[in-house]
Amino acid sequence: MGNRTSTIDFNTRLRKKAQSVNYVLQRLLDFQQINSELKEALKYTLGAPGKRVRAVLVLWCCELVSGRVNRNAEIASAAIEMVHTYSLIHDDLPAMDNDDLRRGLPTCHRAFDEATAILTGDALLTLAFEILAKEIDEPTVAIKLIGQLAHDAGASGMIAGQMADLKAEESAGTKQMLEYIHINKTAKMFRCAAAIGAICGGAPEKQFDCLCEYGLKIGLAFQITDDILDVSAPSEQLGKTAGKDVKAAKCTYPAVVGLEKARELQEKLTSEAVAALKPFGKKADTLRQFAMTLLERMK
Ligand code: GRG
Repeated sequence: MGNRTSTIDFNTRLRKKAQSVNYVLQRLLDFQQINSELKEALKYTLGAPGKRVRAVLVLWCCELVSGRVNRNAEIASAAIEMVHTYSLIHDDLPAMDNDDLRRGLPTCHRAFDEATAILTGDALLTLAFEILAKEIDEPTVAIKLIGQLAHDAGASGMIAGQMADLKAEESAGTKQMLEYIHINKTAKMFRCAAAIGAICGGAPEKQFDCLCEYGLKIGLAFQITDDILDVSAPSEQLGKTAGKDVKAAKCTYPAVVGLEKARELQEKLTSEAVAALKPFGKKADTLRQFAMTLLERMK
């Protein structure tokens, strides 16, 4: 009972934090002078009920190292959510995963059209860097944040993972290939969230490294959970089309190592992530609970 109560309490905290990200996103968007059709598509995709887990991770990492969430962290959390949302819009396009459902709503190219979806993704990606350049109060911090986000979302991170993922559909997957895809496609964006939160909080190098390790491990576990949910949960629960990985012969953990091993690995990575927080002591309990909550997520 105690555990269940604390899980419910933690989910409420998580939702509140996600809500604070929504306010920042909305405010930033309201201030932009944008062509009305594009703005409609931006509001539609950013306003859809995403979990905001990367953005919340930014805020909690900043809070852990500095004792509070500052304005730089709020801006950086909005920036990573914009980049993440762009990646989902483009991932759903017919040339990629060709999906109709995202965050419980028709995908951007279904609600609008393909060209609008491409441009909305492009606009989110560029807006993320624009707000970092303009809104962060200290140029050296802005440069670090821009560099980190560009690296982890770019050709040495998420894009590389997506490219390998698409290519892997043509061949039998290996464990090595799988790890490469998942680390790059998904885990680096979680590492990035932890890293930029740490940068905003002014973390010393050792704390920065611990948080990066934590972020990478929960990110990898997150993608394994995603793979497992794809074969075990219905579309209505996920808010996106279930069972797509098998259909597209995707390189996933359940497909390559089996469901049981995938579950073991998911738990092992979460324990390792929690262990990486040891130097912070009890102060890192929020991040410990966050890792456990992601492990148990149902969507
Ligand atoms: C540049 C044309 C072009 C395409 C880029 C990089 C890319 C396409 C796609 C990224 C790959 C991708 C979508 C990885 C999946 C990561 C993942 C598990 C997404 C789901 O994240 P959640 O569950 O989603 O946090 P919500 O909706 O809650 O935000």
